[in-house]
Amino acid sequence: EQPAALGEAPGAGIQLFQLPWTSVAAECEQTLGPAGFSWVLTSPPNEHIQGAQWWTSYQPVSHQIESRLGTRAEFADMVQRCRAAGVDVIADAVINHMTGQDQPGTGTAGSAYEHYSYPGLYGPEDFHHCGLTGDDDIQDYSSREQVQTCELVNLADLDTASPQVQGQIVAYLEDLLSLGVAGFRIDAAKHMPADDVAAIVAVLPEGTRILSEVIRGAGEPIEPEEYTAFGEVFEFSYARDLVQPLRSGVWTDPELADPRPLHVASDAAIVFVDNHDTERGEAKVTAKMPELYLLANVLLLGDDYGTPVVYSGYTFSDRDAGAPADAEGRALPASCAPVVENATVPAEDGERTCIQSWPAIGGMLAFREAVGEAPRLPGVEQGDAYAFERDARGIVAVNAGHAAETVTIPTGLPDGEYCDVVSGGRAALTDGGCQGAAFTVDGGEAVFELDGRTAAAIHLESRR
Ligand code: ARE
Ligand code: CA
Repeated sequence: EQPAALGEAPGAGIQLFQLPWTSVAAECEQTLGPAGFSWVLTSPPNEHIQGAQWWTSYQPVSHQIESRLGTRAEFADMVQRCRAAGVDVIADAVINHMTGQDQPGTGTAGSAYEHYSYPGLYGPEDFHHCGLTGDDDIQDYSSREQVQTCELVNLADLDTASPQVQGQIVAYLEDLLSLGVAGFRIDAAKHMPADDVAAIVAVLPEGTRILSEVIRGAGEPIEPEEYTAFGEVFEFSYARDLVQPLRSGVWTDPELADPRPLHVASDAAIVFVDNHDTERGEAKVTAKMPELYLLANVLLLGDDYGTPVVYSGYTFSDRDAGAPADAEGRALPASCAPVVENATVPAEDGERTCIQSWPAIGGMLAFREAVGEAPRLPGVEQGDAYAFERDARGIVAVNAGHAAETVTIPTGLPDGEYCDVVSGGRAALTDGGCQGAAFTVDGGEAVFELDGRTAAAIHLESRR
């Protein structure tokens, strides 16, 4: 007998960091659509300062959609091709500031700019000059006024309360919507009063997704909760908690705390293992350690909290290094397909990490479809291994230790042999056989014998 039908799990997304539009389009068709991703977050599409560093993308000089990642026509084509592949596009919207360059220059579309002057768009009167710190830079994150009216690393801070500024920002976002994007990551949302963001968002069509970047910081007055009235927020607490047991082998069951402390409500939370900032900063588990990274992503996608976004960038040794580019500074196309195995060694310097092609990721997206909204039940810990069930629909098991471990978990899944989607992928069960490992449920118990630093997941529809 089948358990009662449940609602769908929130559709998972993927951040394709600094990947040019033509490559994102191909990735939607070849990998993201087939794997089961619902949306892709791109790097900022705005015209920006020239330079080889990735972060030039975060220094707009106009709202033209012409960047090192591609032209307006290429962006529009990408959005259409991704949508046709079942993948919505979320654009990274840099609207808190313009470039921080003190010297005049020319942007990636040829626009001339000076600090605080962007012809036809913004002039000096459109910017904050906070006067609270020596150089007008934010120095103290415990001061709301500094954080929202001073400059984030010298970036010219727009007066987002001004109707003229709001009008230009809305025009930019509407332009992107006219090309078919489903919504926006709001970069540096913490640095704009929530009321200002709310006023901008209020003008946009209903259903536009708004994902605010508000990094939760201990003791800071500006909290992600302020930004949930008009959209979702990236919940940085989640990643911090997620990877702790992978490094310590000590498991704390998040289901024992409801609501989770220092987490926004599940339906407002965008959750992740890492992003382009944290992989260069606070993240303790990244693609540089692929085995633990796989475990972290299996836990992320297997959870019932929040809307997950997987991260896909490139390996780097220099924090500032941009993705490989041609002589004119345009990012080079890159492709991930075909990959047949989950990675166990990191990509070479400058190479894409391509996690979206790992069988485990498609397998976990299939897991999410099979378990829907089934709640996560309290887990079972065995040494460095840990397993939890999504109520009678699926089980996730991980072993963070180096030695093999067996974890046994009571389950409501029917007896039988199940194909593991972490090693077997989305099509783990094919023609009645398992592409990867198999695990048995017998007498209301599932037994997972796991090698060191491996994970497994089974679900109702992966039963042989
Ligand atoms: C670069 C240079 C700077 C230079 C500047 C202007 O590195 O030296 O002054 O250019 O010329 C990215 C890069 C920056 C880069 C910037 C502009 O990371 O290095 O500066 O682009 O090119 C805070 C914000 C948060 C922000 C992080 C980085 O709150 O919004 O800092 N994250 C977003 C993006 C970044 C991007 C920007 C914003 C700017 O994701 O990639 O910067 O558009 C505590 C606080 C956090 C704080 C964090 C770090 O955790 O709680 O709020 O995050 O510290 O300070
Ligand atoms: Ca600001």
